[in-house]
Amino acid sequence: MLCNEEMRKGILSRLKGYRYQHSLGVERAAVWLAGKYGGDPEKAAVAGILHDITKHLSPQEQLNLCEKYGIIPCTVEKSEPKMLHGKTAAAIAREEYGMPEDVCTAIACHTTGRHGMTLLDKILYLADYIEETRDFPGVEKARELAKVDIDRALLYCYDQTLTELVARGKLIHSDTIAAYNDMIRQGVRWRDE
Ligand code: DGI
Ligand code: FE
Ligand code: FE
Repeated sequence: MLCNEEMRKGILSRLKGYRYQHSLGVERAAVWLAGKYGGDPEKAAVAGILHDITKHLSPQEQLNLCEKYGIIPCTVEKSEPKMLHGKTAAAIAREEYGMPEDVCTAIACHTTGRHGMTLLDKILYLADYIEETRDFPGVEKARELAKVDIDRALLYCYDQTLTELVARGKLIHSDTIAAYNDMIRQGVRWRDE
């Protein structure tokens, strides 16, 4: 067993306020997606409760954890250190909770995605976007697509996220672009042609 009830309680006790509700929502959505698309529900669940375990930390605390765990921030992460919370959460998942590498990788890339995303990576990324407490524009469409095609749903999330980042004049992480390009090259489209 990856995570017994005591360990789950311990993890959840580190999450406060909205982040607690959100993480339970991601856990539930990830288990649902795993059931639907043939993923591992146990890995999906534990990735869900651990994915934002360091999100509350300040930019300086993110950088301190990077130093501690040998994570080297890229130029975009240096100017947006909060983006490092996936990588620092993955380090905690590995070092403090002994999680297997595929779970840690899914946690590490949950904010940007990456080239060659595994089913578990996709499940966590999408669950983070569509879980029940989310109510931003477009979430309903993402939920509808998630019921029929995980890749189309994922690409829709990227479409929304990239549009939003560009509108706000934000830097785009190279892994965000790599994930998007990978899907486009595979012929994924979310619109009905
Ligand atoms: O931690 P959560 O809020 O649950 O969700 P998340 O880990 O997906 O983080 C979402 C934030 O990450 C959101 O504010 C957009 C930002 N983000 C995602 N990809 C990129 C990005 N920000 C920049 N600057 N560049 C990216 O490529
Ligand atoms: Fe996150
Ligand atoms: Fe999250």
